[in-house]
Amino acid sequence: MKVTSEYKQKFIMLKEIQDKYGIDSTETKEIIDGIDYYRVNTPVVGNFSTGKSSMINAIIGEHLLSVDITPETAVPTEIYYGDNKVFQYTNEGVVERKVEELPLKGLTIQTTNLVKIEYKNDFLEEIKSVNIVDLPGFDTSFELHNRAIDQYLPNSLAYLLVVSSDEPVLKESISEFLKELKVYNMPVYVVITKSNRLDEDELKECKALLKKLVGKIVERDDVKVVTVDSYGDVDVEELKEILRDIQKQTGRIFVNKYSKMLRNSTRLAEVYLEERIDKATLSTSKLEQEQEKVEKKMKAITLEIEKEKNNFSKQAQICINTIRERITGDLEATLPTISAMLENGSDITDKINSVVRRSVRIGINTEFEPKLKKYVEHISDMITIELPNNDIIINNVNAKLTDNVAEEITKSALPVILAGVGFLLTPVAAVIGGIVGITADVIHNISNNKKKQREVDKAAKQVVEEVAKQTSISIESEINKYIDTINKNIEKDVLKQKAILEKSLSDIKIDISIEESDRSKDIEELENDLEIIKTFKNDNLDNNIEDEEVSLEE
Ligand SMILES: Nc1nc2c(ncn2[C@@H]2O[C@H](COP(=O)(O)OP(=O)(O)OP(=O)(O)O)[C@@H](O)[C@H]2O)c(=O)[nH]1
Ligand SMILES: [Mg+2]
Repeated sequence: MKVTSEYKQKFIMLKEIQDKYGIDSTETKEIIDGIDYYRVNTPVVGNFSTGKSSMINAIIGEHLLSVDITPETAVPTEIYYGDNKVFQYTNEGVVERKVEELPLKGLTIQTTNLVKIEYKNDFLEEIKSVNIVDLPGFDTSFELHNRAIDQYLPNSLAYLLVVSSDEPVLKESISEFLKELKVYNMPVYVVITKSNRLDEDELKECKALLKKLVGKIVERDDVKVVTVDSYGDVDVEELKEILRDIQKQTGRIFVNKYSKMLRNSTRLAEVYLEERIDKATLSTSKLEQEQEKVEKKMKAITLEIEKEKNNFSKQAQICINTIRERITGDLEATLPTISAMLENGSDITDKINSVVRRSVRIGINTEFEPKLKKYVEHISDMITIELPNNDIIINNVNAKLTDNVAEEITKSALPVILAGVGFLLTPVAAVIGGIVGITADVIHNISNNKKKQREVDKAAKQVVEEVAKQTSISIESEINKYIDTINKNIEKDVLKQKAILEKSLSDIKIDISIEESDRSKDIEELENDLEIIKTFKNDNLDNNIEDEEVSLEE
């Protein structure tokens, strides 16, 4: 079964029905236009120089990505099957580059945000629904750790964690990262590079060790670990198998996403048709009464929603305060570690980033999400709410298909808020850097140990206070921003539903002014169309499809 064409067809049918009755079909058209470009991400993460770019070059069989022993990949680079085009997303806009210019050298994240490479290649064609994302090494900047999750997780199917056989360890930034993936149940494959540097037994040992280390963090004993050699006797077969396996699952993720979108898109047309069929035989005066009823009902709903909204807003403020206290407490608890790290000159930004993210994550999970869920549930008892934005909904591979909008909205809160907090924390890194630099100078010039210790403790305290302050501000603004988006969506939905009810009644009024003989045919048509819409609505609700049963377009 080719799901892309199947779904495209369904959306086209829906658009025809919407157009026939004058229901807005702009969004449906956008979905139809985008369907052929659907891809799932496979982000490649790991510390710098572990061989991420080399292994991607090796599977393609060409030197497309820049490789070096020093930190080399500076900008996230997406690679997928296509028509030999390269796009460089700079601060000034998109610049098209030529494939002949690859590998691009000397890019910096300050001026280029992203590079996309569409490349014609047999293997990429085999995995054509997969978007491989080559990321800079994690240890080069903590923002990348955040971006790898915030930006790519929502549409990813699995992550590839790359570890070099020279150094089969998981640094704190990586283990924190894995813990976050675990929260979303996101699968991770481990790839050990530079396999030629170990003999067979050592390699076996290395594989077992990483399986154990990663398995412990993600709480699974079936973590898949493969080895690659990107140079010399190039051997990337096992990695290719993983990617083929991911390709097989893209159909399932596609269905998960598009069946939800289809249900979402059919809502208004369904309300419209049901209303028209239901009220078709009413007289003009009865219809006018119905119109008044709609007016009244929607007013009452608006009032009720306003009440819920105010109530929730108060609760959210309490949540924000609790989360702030949690962050401050967690940061203060790491003071001794920060002091120790400052004293021996290690980089503390990663540590601080991990603490803040973990704290925010747990805070949102335990404080904010339950309240948000209740709020949305109350509202959806009154009106049907549309999902805020299809892109931010987690395509969780292991999650069951759910038709519960409240749950979907709740699930999307964490990544959206975390992404915002992470973004706003970027300037804090500079502040930390400043304090650390000054401290290093100061302690360098002090010989008295006690005095040195005092200086270090003072700096640690300063860092923690500054981060706590900034995080407090950003968490409040991000949560409020999220609530604002949800509320705007709710308002929009109330208006949309009011408009569609009004439209159906006024359309009936127009209809009954037409000759009866023309009308009866219309009812049948309405019923037929409703029937079609209903099959879309129930589309795949209880789906349990196997990988083999769905594939994207050949
Ligand atoms: N022997 C051997 N060397 C490798 C292999 N893969 C990578 N290297 C070497 O390791 C160094 C780093 O490789 P890259 O591919 O740039 O590593 P990366 O993970 O993309 O690094 P960043 O982009 O800096 O994060 C280079 O000098 C490569 O030549 C491998 O399979 N075998
Ligand atoms: Mg690289």
